[in-house]
Amino acid sequence: MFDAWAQLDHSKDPTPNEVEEVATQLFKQIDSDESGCITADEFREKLTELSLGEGMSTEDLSAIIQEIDEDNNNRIELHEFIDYVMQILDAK
Ligand SMILES: [Ca+2]
Repeated sequence: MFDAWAQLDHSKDPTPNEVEEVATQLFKQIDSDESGCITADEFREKLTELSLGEGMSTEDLSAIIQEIDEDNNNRIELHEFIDYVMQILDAK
């Protein structure tokens, strides 16, 4: 995914603003119909397209989506995506 990551300066931790900007760009890439939310299908398609879904089962992908989807409406909204990206970076 994450072409946008490459644009970040990895020698220092990105600021929350930078993370939000990158996450927003990514979100727009995945949200191919510009509906403002990512469906499970869009997410799966994008991961497959980027070869990130290789070796991942449908169950694996569903688990990731459920993890991101805080309100469990089966769609990933921008704020949920940003929260998730922030969590990933904090975990490092
Ligand atoms: Ca949601």
